[in-house]
Amino acid sequence: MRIASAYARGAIALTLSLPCAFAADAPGRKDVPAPEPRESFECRRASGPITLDGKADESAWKNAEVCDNFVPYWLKTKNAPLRKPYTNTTARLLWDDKYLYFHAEMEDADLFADVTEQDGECWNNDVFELFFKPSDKASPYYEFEVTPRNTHFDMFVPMRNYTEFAKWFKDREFQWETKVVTKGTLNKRDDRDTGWSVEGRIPWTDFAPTGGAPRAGDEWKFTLCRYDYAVGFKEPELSATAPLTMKNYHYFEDYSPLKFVGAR
Ligand SMILES: [Ca+2]
Ligand SMILES: [Ca+2]
Ligand SMILES: [Ca+2]
Repeated sequence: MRIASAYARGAIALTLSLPCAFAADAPGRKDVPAPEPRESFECRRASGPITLDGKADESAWKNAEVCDNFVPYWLKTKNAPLRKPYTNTTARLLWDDKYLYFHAEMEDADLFADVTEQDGECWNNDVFELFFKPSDKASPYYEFEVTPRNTHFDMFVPMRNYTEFAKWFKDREFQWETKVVTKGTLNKRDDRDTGWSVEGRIPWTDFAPTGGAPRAGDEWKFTLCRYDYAVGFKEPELSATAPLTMKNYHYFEDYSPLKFVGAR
């Protein structure tokens, strides 16, 4: 979301000129080639109850498709093959009649989150972000962010307009819930952490402006994204599941299809 806020402040040139996160920020780490973008993902039905405890150990999660291609695809050029981010991410989605569920497991050597205000600038912290665009034919889309401190940012965007974003930051009350588990010491920057995970559920009522729940067989567009800040990084590492051609998580033209699969 940082890009959006920069746009909102009219700082387009500044944002677009940010150095890429591929500098030699993590000496000693081996570069691993990035996977190719996936054509689509399935959001499958939850086969049983999900307890929000940050852990995906319910049997329902075993049936979820694994999204593990978090990659800064916008950096791809003919001469510069992509590497995976230094910290891996694995995410899953499920759905039932009431909720869209998500779980993300994130490696992170330096857990950082100092924003405590609801709808504050969570993108300046370690953050997991979800973007959903229910229809290709209509403008609206949604953004959800959660930090290792379990601070939320959520936004309904009726029509993408970078100069208007700020007015939508606090515009709507969302009822989504999350539970975070941290593995390490949050905001203690001089030690080495392992990572964090988040398990959440978004009620379909949060999507009321665009008609609420999907039906089995419906297809939305989406991307899951991260900012990973670390003392040793010159810039936060950004990564997304959609093959974004711009360093902009709001570039929904490149979002991936998300197919809502019915009970099997
Ligand atoms: Ca759980
Ligand atoms: Ca720490
Ligand atoms: Ca971090």
